[in-house]
Formats: sequence, structure tokens, C-alpha cells
Amino acid sequence: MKILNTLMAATAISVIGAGAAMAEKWDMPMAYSATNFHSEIGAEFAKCVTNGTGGNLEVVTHPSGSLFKGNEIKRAVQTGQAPIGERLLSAHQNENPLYGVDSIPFLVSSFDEHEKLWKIAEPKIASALADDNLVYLYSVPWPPQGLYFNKAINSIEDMKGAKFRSYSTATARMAEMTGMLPVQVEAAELSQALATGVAEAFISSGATGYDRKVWEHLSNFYEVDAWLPRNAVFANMDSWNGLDDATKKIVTDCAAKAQTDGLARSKEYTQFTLDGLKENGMTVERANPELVKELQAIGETMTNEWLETAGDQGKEIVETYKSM
Ligand code: PCA
Repeated sequence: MKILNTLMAATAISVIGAGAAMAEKWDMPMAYSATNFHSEIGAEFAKCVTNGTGGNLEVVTHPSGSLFKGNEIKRAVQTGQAPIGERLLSAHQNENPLYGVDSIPFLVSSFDEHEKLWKIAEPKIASALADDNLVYLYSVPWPPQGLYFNKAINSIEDMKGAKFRSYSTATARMAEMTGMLPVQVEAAELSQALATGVAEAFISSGATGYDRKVWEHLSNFYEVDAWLPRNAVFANMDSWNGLDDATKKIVTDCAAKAQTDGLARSKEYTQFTLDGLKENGMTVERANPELVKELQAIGETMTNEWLETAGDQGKEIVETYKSM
């Protein structure tokens, strides 16, 4: 009887074992709120993979930095703590200047220009990510970046001394060059930073201001279209290599769909969120030409700094873009 029990237990374990080897669950950390369009596209991508593989690869998204905070996600996926994740690429420009290719001030100002640049840069970004033990799956741009303040500003002089929330190397550098005080804050903690006075101004899209209801603390949004940064979704290389070819194909097909849908959603969300800021009492307008000129001069310095650090690959991207 004892032998029979042992045998039965062993059989049960091996059956469970076989089942577990076949079906896999991938937790996908994401930094932005569940209602943000990047997170919604991520959820659709997850569903596409889960349904497409008949549940053999179940992808489960964790928005709002609930599994890993924004600034932890890339490392978590690189080291295999998470098999897949989404992260704002330009936040990692300090690791590889190429990750900041989407944040060169005033190089591109519209979705169309940005997509042109991205087509050139994308293979190089994929290979930079591969060097970091990551497989690039898809990426989606944020709407054009503008300035949020708690007062009207007409020149850089008016910006001086403000505590400026940054999300990347470029945003921190812009703060420094305009005499503001940069403080790195993830979007998930932005409302709190504004409420407690840790930050009183920032650069971002209408989308993030809208998602974070910043009208509760700030009064002015200036459209400057400084750049369009991108969120990228990547998998851990070893997790990826563990998938069979049919599953990989389903993942890459779902990723291609997410990239196309994400771009469309980002475009739609642009005007919707600018209108939303207005409806909630903010003054939304284009920055005056003097201020734009001053910012462009700073942008030129930052562009040269980027080109210096990004080497031949960086130069090639920018030159190819400009020649098109
Ligand atoms: N929103 C993100 C990055 C760019 C954007 O529009 C943020 O502010 O964190």
C-alpha cells in the first residue's frame, strides 16, 4: 500500500511537471498607469499572445510600476527576474547613448518625422538591446513633448530655479541648461511629487499630464514639440530562446500589431489629452517664438553633445535622417 501511494504521488508530480513545462506564464512589468494607451496596448498584446498560443504562453501585464518600478524594469528583464517588460528607452541613455536617439531636441517634432527617424534607428536599437541580453519586440512613441508650469512663462529667465521633474538624461540636461533643478521622478509618482512640492514643472506629453490630472497642481502647458520619446517592449534573451519557433512567430506577429496600433492610438490621444487639459482649466498654447528660439539654441548644444557620445552609429542615424 505504501509503495502504491508513493507510486501514485510520483505519477501525479510528473503529470504536473509535464503540464508546467508546456504552459508558461510571463509576467510583464510596465511603468505607466493601466489607463494609459501604452498599458492598454500592452494588455492587448498580452491577450494576443495568450489567445494565439492557446494559453501555452500566458502573458500577464502589471501596469503602474506595481511589479517593478519604471527604473527597475530594464534590469529586471536583463537579469531574468522578469521574462518581458516595457520601459521608456531614453531613461537608459546613460548606459548607451543610442537609447536617447528619440530625445535629441528638435530633430523631429511630428509623428511622421519621428517614424522616419525610428525606421533608421530601430535595427541599431535592437542590436544594442541584444548586447544587454534583451530581445526587442515592439515600441510605441509618446506624443510630442511640451512644458508644464505653475505660472505663465515667456522666456528661459522665467524658468530659472524651478524644481523640474526629469525622466531621462535629456530632460535632466535640459533642466540644467535652463537653470532649473532636475529631480528624477517616475510618472507613477508624479502627482505626489507635484502635491508635495518635490517638483513644480516638467516636460512631457499632453497624455501624461492628462493621465496624472496635473491640473490639480499646474496651470500652463506649452506646446514645444521638443521630441517624441518611445516605450519599448523587450524579452529576456534566455526566456525568448526557450520558446519554440511557432510561439516566437505568434509573439512577433502580436508585437508588430501592437506597434501599428500603438502609433495610431498615440496620435489619437494627442489632441484628446490636450483638449482634456483645457477642459480641466489649464491654459494650453504654443510657446512664444522667443522662448522656442532659446530652447532651440539649448537643443543645438544638446544635439552636439549627443553626437559626441553616440559615435559613428549615432552620426550615421542623424545624417541618414537629414539626407532623406
Ligand atoms: N510621458 C512619459 C515619458 C514621455 C511622456 O510623454 C513620462 O512623462 O514619464
